[in-house]
Amino acid sequence: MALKLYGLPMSTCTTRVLACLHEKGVDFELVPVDLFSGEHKQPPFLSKNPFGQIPVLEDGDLTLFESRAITAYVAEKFKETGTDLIKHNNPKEAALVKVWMEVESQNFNSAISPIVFEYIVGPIMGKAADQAVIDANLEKLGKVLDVYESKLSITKYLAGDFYSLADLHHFPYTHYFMTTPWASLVNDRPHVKAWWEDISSRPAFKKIVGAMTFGEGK
Ligand code: GS8
Repeated sequence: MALKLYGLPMSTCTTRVLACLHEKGVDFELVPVDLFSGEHKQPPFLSKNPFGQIPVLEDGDLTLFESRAITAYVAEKFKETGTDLIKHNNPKEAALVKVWMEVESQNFNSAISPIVFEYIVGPIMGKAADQAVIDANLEKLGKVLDVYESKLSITKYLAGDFYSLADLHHFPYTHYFMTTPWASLVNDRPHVKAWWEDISSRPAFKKIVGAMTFGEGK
């Protein structure tokens, strides 16, 4: 039975999982969730994720939420198929993948997601962007990207000279961030820029990027 992914292609966290499924070449069914009508806060969806958020993955009788936990499951279950995203045969490399996955979730995501939310998502929901929040997080993001610049001048990808989940997890927010006026934070750092150009040109991303839109050019 094919995996079922509940989510939307515009959603950053859904896209993180979509990118992983495409890297692995795994069959799945994408089941749309109507966020605008509040379907995700109704009992049928809450029984899948009590926090009422997308994405959710169903694999037979297993139900998972949290996009990064889902990608880790997919990468492990299908370790012999497609790109090896977790370096399952090499404990040291596997540990480094975990380190940089944590960096993405704890340092990078916490800075970039408020910028994307304020500049792109909030205005769509009728909320004016708060420039003070954007400015504070641009400063935080710049410091994180300084660390990336230094790391990526030594290795081609974050965990080493191999592409992994640690890189993949950056895709959704960076994609939207690059449409903001502050894309220079990436473009002015040559190693970060080269890394972004490399990971964003992967076939798995090309399959989903066209559907990553909030409408009206954003
Ligand atoms: C966050 C999920 C999330 O924010 C994860 O899966 O990684 N840590 C979780 N989902 C958003 C869509 S953004 O892609 C969501 O469902 N928002 C609706 C809501 O919170 O009501």
